[in-house]
Amino acid sequence: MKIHRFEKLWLAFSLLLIVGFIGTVTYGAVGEGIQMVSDDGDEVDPTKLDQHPKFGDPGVEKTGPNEYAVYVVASQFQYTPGSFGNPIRVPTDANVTFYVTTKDVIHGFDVAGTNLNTMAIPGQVAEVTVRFDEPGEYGILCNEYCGSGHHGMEGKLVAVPKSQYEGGDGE
Ligand SMILES: [Cu+2]
Repeated sequence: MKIHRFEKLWLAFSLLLIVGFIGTVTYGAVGEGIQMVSDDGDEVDPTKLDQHPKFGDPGVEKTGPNEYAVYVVASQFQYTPGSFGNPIRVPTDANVTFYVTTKDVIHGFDVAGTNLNTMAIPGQVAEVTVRFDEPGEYGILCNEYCGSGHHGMEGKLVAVPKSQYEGGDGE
């Protein structure tokens, strides 16, 4: 059977495209800095979060010279801290590790305009480390349908210039 030269060319090109697509999907799934919330992280009892040493009184704490930890509890339909005029305040140009969990159902923790986006799963602690290069206010929103108030579940994160943070009222 004779296959026309152009037919062969297009066949080769289509195969290359398919390999390329598989490549980009694979990179998007397991590439640099992209992780699933896994069960090898910390586990907590979602019904006893208020007795947990960190999640009992969640918030920002300094853990090193330029390192901060932020504990966040999501629940129907708020972030603590984050919602209701209680924004999460973090400094710019520091390593900020978020530990996010939930006391009821699955929620999302998506900081709009950044690549900070994780699921909050009951019983598990999602851990994400980020740096904020730009000071500013960022909205936090829930991107997992979590019940009747899901559409109103939001919060705020404020990245404060590093120089103002240390001397300011940052915790
Ligand atoms: Cu939600």
